[in-house]
Amino acid sequence: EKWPKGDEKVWRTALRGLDTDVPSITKSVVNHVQTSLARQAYNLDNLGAYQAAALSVRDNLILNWNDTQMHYTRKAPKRAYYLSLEFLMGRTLDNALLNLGLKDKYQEGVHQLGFNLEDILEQERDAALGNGGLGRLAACYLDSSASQELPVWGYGLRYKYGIFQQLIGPDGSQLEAPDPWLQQGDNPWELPRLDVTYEVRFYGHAERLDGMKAIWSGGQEVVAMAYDTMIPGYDTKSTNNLRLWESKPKRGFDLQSFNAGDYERAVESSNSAEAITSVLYPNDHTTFGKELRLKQQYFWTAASLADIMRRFKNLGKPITEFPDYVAIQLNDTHPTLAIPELMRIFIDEEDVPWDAAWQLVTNTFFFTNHTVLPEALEKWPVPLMQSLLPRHMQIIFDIHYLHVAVEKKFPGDRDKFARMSLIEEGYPQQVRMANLACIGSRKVNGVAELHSELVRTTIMKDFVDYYGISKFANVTNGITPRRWLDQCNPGLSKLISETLKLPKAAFLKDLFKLEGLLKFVDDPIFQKKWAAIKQSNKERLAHYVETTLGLKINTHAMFDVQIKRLHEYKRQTLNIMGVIHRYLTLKDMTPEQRKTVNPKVVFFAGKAAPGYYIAKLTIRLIVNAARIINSDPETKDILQLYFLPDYSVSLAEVLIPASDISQHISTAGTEASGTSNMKFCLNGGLLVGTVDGANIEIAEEVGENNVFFFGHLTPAVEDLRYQHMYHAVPIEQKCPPLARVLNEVSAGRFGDGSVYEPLLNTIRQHDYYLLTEDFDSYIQALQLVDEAYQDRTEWIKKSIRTSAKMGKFSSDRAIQDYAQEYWNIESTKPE
Ligand code: 73E
Repeated sequence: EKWPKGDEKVWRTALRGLDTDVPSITKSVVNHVQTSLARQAYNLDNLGAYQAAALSVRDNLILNWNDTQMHYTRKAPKRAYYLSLEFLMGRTLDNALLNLGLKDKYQEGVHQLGFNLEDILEQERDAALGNGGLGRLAACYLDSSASQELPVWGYGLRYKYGIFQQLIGPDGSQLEAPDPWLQQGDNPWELPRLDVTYEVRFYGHAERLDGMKAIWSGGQEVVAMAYDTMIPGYDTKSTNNLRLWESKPKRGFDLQSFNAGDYERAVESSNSAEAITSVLYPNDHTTFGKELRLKQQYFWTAASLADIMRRFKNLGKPITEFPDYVAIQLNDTHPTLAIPELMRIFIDEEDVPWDAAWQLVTNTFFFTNHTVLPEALEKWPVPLMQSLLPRHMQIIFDIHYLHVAVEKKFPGDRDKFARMSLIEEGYPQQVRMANLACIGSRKVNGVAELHSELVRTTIMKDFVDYYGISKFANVTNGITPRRWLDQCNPGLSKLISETLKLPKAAFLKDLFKLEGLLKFVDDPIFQKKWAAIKQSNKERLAHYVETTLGLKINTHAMFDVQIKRLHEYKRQTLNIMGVIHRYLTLKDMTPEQRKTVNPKVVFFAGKAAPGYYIAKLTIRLIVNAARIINSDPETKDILQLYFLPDYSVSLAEVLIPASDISQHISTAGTEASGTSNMKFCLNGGLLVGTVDGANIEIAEEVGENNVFFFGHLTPAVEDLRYQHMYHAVPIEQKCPPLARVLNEVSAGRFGDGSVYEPLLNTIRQHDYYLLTEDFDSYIQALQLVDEAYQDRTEWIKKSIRTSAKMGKFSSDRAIQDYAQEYWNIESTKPE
C-alpha cells in the first residue's frame, strides 16, 4: 500500500474516522449548524436541526461508502446493476440512523441540544421518485442488497419533480401540484459528481459500414451528470450506491446564438436538454407513446451503460468476459433500450462480431415483468424510434431477423410468428418492448407465483414454447423489515425483541425468526401487550389526522384501510360501494339494532394519474360520501370514512401499523403481487382480499383461516367477462344490493348524482373488473370480519400468527434469490 505524501503519523491519526459517542455527535451537529449551514446556534429551528443532523449522519455514510466502493474496486467482484426508472425512497434520516446503529445516540444528542428526534425527522421531505409498488420495491431491494453486503448499484433518473402532490378541491376532486422536493435547500443525501458525465446523442443518422457495423452521428447531444445517493446496509459498514442522472445541455447554452443576440434560441436548446430529467411521469399501468418519455428511457440507459462499461474496462479484462463481471436487472420494460444500446457499444465501438455481441448481451440482462395488464405493455412507434434513435432501430430490426429461426422451429405457424415478432404490424408499426426484453435476457421473472404463471401462460406463452420453461421463473416480491417493521412500528419491534429475548438485529436480518412468536400466541400477557401496541398506533394515526385535517377519529373502532394507486383493477370502487352499502344498512336499522354494530373507520389514500378520469371520479365519490356519512348523527359513531390526501411512503408508515384490516381486492389475475399486503401483515393487520397476487402466498404462510378471501378465481375471469359482453344480465337481477347502492348515488344522496354517471356506467355496462360478480361475496367477507373482530382475543391471536409467519416476505430473501439464481454474485465487504 502506498501512503499519501507527508507525515504518516499525522495521516494515521487524521484517518481514524468519526467518533460516535454522544459528545462527539453533539459537537458534529453544532459544527454543521455553524459552518455548513452558516446559522446561529441560538435561533435554530427544527428544520435547521434536521439539516445539521442530516449532514452529521451523512459524514458517517460517506466514510462507509468510500470504504465499500474502494473495496469493490480493489476486489473486482462480479456486480449487479438494478436499472429502474423509479426509486420511491421516502425519507432517509431515520433509516440511516437505524442502519448505522446510531439512533439512540442521536436521540440523546439532539435531546441535549433541546430538540426532539421525532420532530426533527418530520422535517424531511420524502424523496418520491416513483409512482407506487414498482418504485418502492426498488428501494426495498437496495436496502436488502446493502444489508447483505452484495455489490449492487441502482441506476435511475434524478427527477427535479417527483410524483405530484395531491390536493382535494372544494368539490372533492383531486388536484395536482408539483413536487419540488429539491427546493428544501441542499439535499444532504446526494453527492453531485461533477466529474462523472457522459454525452448522450439523440436523432441524427446511422450509416451502415461493411458488415453489421454502423456510425451514428449528428443530431443533438446532451450531457448526463451523476448524483450519488448512499445506501447504507443495516448492521454493516457496507454502503452501496444509487446513481441518478441529471440532464444538462452540452455547453451551458448555445454561445453562437447568444452572441448573435438570439437569446430565445440560446436558452431553448438548454431548456430542451434540461427537460429530460425534469419530471417523473405520473402514470402507472398505461403507456402514452410520448417522445419525452422515450428520451428519458434512452438518456438513462445510455448513461448507465457508458458508466458500467467504463468501470468494466478499468478492470483490463477482455470484452468477452463482460457477463462474468456484470449482471443487469431490467425493472420492467422501461430500460429495455439497454439491450440494443449494449449491442451498439459492442458492435460499433468495441468491434465485437454480431453473433458474439448477442451472446454477451443475452448473458448480461435479466428481465422482471410487473404486470400482465395489456394497457401497460410498452410499445413504441417505429417512426418515432427511427427519428430519435436511428441506430437502435437498425439494431432492433437486425435482432428481429433472428426470428427467422422461430419460423424454422414452428414451420407454418404464422400466427405464432406474428405474436412473437418484435414489430407489431399496423399504422404505424410498433416495437414491442416486452418481446425485446424477453429475447435479450437470460431469464424472465414475474413477481409472485400466480403472476409468474400468468406470464408463462399468457403474454410469454409463445416464448416459453420456443425457449423452454426454465428461462421463465418467479421471484416473489419482498419488503424490508427495517423500514416496515422497526422504523414504522418501534413499539412492536421492541416487544418482539423482549419476547423472543433476541436483539432486534436477529429478526431484522432473519425475519423467519418471528416464528418464535407462535409460542406466545396463547399467552394472555403477551396478547395484552400486542393489543396495546396496536391501540397506540391507532392513536398515533388519529393524532396525525387531527393535526393535519382537523378531524376527530374514534380510536376504539376497527380500522379498515385501503391505500394504493387509484386504478379500476384495484377496485377502490368495490370498497366505496361496500361502505355505502354498510351505511344504507345501518340507516335501515333501529337505534337498538345499531347499538350491537361493530364500529368501524374506513381509510382510503392513493393518487390517481392526472389523466385517469374514472379513477379521479372514484376519489370524488369517496370524499363526498365521507362528508355525508361522517356528519350523519345516526351513524357517525359506528361508521366513519376518510380519504387522506397526498398518500406517500411517510403516510404509509403511519397508516400501516394502525390497521386492523386492510383491503387487497383486485379482480383475480390483475394484481401481479402487491407489497403493502406484506407490510400490513408484518405489522399484525389482517387481510381481506381476492385470491390474487401475493395474497395467495401470504395465505399459504399464515393459513387460510387467518385471511378473509372472497370472489371469483382467476380461471373464471375470462368466461365471466365474455358473458358480460355477450349475455349481459341487468344489474338489478344480477346483484340487487349493488344496484341499490348505484341508484342511491345516482339519485344524488352524496351530491349531484349526474357527476358520477360515467363511473357508475363502468359497472352497469361492461363491468370489466367484475364488481357485480364479486359484490355479494365481498359483503359476506366483511361480515365475517365483523364477527371475527367481536371475539377480540381470537382476533389478537390471528394478528400474532400472521405477523409471525411473514419471514418469506423479507426483501432479503427476494434479493438472495436474485443474487444466487440470476446474477451469480456474492457477498463481500471491506476488512
Ligand atoms: O402488483 C404490483 C407489484 O407489487 C404491480 O402492479 C406494480 O409492481 C409491484 C412490484 O412488483 C406495477 N407497477 C407497474 N407495473 N406493475 C408500472 C407500470 C408502468 C409504469 C409504472 C409502474
